[in-house]
Amino acid sequence: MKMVFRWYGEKDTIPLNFIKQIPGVVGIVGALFDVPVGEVWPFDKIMKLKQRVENEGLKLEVIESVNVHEDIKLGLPSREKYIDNYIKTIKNLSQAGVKVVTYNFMPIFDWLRTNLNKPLEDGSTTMEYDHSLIENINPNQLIENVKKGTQGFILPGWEWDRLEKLEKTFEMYKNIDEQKLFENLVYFLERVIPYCEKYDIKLAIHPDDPPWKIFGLPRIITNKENIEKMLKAVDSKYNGLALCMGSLGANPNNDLPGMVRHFGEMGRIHFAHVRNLKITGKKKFHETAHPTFCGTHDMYEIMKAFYEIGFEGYIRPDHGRMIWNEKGTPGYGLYDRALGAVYLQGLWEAISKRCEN
Ligand code: DNO
Repeated sequence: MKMVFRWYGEKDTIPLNFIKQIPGVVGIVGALFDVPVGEVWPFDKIMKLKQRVENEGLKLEVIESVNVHEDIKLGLPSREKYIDNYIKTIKNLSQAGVKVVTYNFMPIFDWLRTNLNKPLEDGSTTMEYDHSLIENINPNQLIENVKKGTQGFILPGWEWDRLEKLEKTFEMYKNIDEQKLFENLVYFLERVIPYCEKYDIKLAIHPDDPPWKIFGLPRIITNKENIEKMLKAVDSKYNGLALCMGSLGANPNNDLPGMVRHFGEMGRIHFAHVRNLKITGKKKFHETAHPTFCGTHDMYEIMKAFYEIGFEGYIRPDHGRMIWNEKGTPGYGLYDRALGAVYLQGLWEAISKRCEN
């Protein structure tokens, strides 16, 4: 496996050379944050980012994310233009040496939390999701709360301008159920995957976070069965996964090591987000530090599954708590994620030595 670390470009509070100092981290997971969703990522801008990253001795082989335009998810006629643009972006990224492109197919919202700054007993803060709060709030109110919670920092996947047109977008989703959304995903993949094959870019879908319906919107990448259905619908190894343990792990019925083994043996995991969380009630959880004893999931078993499938893809630590008075993008501070990166590599070393002897 190759350990990588998400970086938000020049607006990130974390300098690249700090990332370089985290033991074992070989590259960053990046994106162009100033290109509106649906437009082509210009080759020169990609190259500028790549050079910047490589000057610090790091690699840029994983992109998270090239977001999918809402018209593609809705299946509107205008999707053709956005799919063409997506293909052009794939080509440009490939020419810049990128290997994996992450995306998601969640309607309207990307990931969702109800509290971005929940205090924990040790004085750190973390992110929390409580579905009972979602049931009694309208989406606009929730967006306002989330915006306040970011304290002005970037929130990945949240495009505030787009969210301003919320009511209209909700209206458009009225007739889109799970089946229709799935068909729209397959339509997108059938067109894009042949180019991924041509340009040698692995496309990696990120599961829905949280893995259930919110505000009545359909969610289709939430468990082993629907992931398998999606992989089989366009049966190419270029149609793969950014397997996020945190997203899938919010549902206690998801067997995480089992999923790693299953999809790993199919050769379809290209990228993984490995983190822990604590389930505290029905559809209620908060994020924790990475180690097993801090949360619900057995990180040893998860990493062992990755080791046993001979995983050679990319892994990154994911949402961390805010510790040691750090201020920054919720979930994406330096300290707790750096601890996570080293912890995961510690598990990997121990597992590999045990297995070799
Ligand atoms: C949140 C992230 C997501 C993820 C996208 C992938 O922290 O895991 O925003 O990047 O869903 O497209």
